[in-house]
Amino acid sequence: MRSSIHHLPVLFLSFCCGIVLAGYKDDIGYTRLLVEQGAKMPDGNGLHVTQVESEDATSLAYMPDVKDAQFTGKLITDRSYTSPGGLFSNHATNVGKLFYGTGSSIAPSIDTVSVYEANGWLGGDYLQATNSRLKPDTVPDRIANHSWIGSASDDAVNLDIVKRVDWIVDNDEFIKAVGLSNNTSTNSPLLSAAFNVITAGVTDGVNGRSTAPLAAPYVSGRTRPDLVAPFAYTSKSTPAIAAAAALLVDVGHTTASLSRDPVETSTSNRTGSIIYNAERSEVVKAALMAGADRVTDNSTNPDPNTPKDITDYRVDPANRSANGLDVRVGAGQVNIYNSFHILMAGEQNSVEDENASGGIIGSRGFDYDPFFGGAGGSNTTGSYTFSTGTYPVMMTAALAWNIDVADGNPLSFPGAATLYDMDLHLYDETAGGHVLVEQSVSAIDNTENLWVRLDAGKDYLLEVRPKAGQASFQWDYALAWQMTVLDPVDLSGTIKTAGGQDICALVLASGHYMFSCNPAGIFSLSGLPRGSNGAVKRQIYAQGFFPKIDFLTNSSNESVVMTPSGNCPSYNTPSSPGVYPGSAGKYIDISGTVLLQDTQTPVCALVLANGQQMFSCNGTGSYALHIPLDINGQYKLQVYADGFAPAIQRFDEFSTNNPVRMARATECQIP
Ligand SMILES: [Ca+2]
Ligand SMILES: [Ca+2]
Ligand SMILES: [Ca+2]
Ligand SMILES: [Ca+2]
Repeated sequence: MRSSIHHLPVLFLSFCCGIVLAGYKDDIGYTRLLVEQGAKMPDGNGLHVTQVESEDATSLAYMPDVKDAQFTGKLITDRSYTSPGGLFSNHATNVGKLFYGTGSSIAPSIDTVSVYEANGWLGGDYLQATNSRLKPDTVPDRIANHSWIGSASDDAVNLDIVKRVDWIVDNDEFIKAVGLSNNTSTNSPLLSAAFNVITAGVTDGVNGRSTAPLAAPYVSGRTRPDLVAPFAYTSKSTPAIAAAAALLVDVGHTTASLSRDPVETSTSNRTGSIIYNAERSEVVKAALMAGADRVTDNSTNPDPNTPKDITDYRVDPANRSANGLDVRVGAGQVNIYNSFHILMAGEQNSVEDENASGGIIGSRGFDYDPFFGGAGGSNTTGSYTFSTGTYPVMMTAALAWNIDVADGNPLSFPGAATLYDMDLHLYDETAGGHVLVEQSVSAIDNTENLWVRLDAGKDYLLEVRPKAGQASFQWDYALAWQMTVLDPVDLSGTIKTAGGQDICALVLASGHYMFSCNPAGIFSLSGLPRGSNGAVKRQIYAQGFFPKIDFLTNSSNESVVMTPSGNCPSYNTPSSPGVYPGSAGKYIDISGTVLLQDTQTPVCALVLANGQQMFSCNGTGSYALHIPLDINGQYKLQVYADGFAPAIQRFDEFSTNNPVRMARATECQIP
């Protein structure tokens, strides 16, 4: 039976290229996890999944090419029964490769796939939207991918659809990855206005933001995306995130011992499948969000056709969402290495739920509380305590819960939707104190998130509470966290051209610097303190090359390839220093101002001259140094700044006051 919404306009999300970026598995932590886990690596084996596709406008096909080598041995079934025989959709094939393809996916052993045409899925093939007598079908699938967007002309239909989707996620623990549009306007209602889904954007933040307004509690202004992945289009990021969810479901299902709640360690869905706490929809979403990278250094950067990095997470107050995320990229870039280890650290119960030994949490882990909110004798606070050690830590925490959609009476499915309002607070409890450090207190979202740098040697309390003023409720939540020790970072490596030639460059990080000139191309800086985002900003400058600037969260030994910049404009008067060997070794005072191009705008820069250095970062761009002259009675004034071409000039003792005018790196020609 087909419902009346059969012709709802749905669009598949665009793809740029059929080629899968080789580096994405490295950038989302998959390669690192594979190397670490070897034969124990989860792969999605045995999982049943759903792929919903919009039909191709010309061929009307929505099936992936089942003969593609990446799908060999997989059972891929057309559940809408109308895809033209012998034809296939390129879009569906490319989504399938990233979701379950043997070569391209991070969940390569998913072997049972149900494919639906989007309108059919919304209607009689699965969701039964607008048919108040029917619930969505009962299927064994655990993860669905939706690389399409849409909207019914009637918001009542949109509301019915998103409530059904939310009911399915919560009732059947059927996880849904939902793509957003490929521009930054407000999202279409379908399916991103649903609460319990995982909405997927892209790392450069060029994706739909926020929610379309439907009837409360499905209000506008809720944070979307939840997560991003390093692709240029959401059609690719969505199946990559769906595959990451599949890996976590695999882990949570296979390792029952991870689920350790004293009251309830599993549930079952309508097909009778056992769902352990570690593979529940809320736990998987929280683990993905807590594990996501708020700072990235992607291998796929800086090719202009591939994604950019996250380097300014929540820096601008305008980008800070009420639920602790960045409105552009949500929780940041999916990192399956982190999320896997959050899950593998196991369930760690609140002190209220397990007061004999509960409440003290490790550096990673999760909790699922099946009964919370004050009603039915449940606890109204979930308390978790921990202490920091020798070094500061970067703490990431995600609280996720589902909106409650009632079944309704037998002839009016779905019933009312209720969003319980939970909040997440972090207190410094050192020496008996109780000082709020950070909190996430959105009134309209169903996740709360923290990303905060914590001091060394302190005691902390992480607390889940319902927001005051609500009637007590009985509901469930998942909390996931990770604490990364901010020990000093050691950076080393080589700096070369694409052709393998060593480059003499300035390497600057955390106020320390060196030249990779002796021997050429080699650099090493150790004991570097981290910035407020937990990362070290490593800047490399060489004349004739574009500056290379990255945020690094771990010690590393890198091979850095510099891109030639060609000619950069010069805003400085050419200098013509005289040769005065008699002045060699004499000390002089030099000074000046570092300025943007030919303006009076100051630039924060590293200023070096004959072994002395300082930063011109006091707001005026000014510098002043006491320096020795070299054997020719000259000095070499070198100025380096983030985003600018290096400015390197020679002067003699008769030119001691020099403005330095900086050309932007973007002004330099690509040769
Ligand atoms: Ca639940
Ligand atoms: Ca628990
Ligand atoms: Ca409880
Ligand atoms: Ca809240």
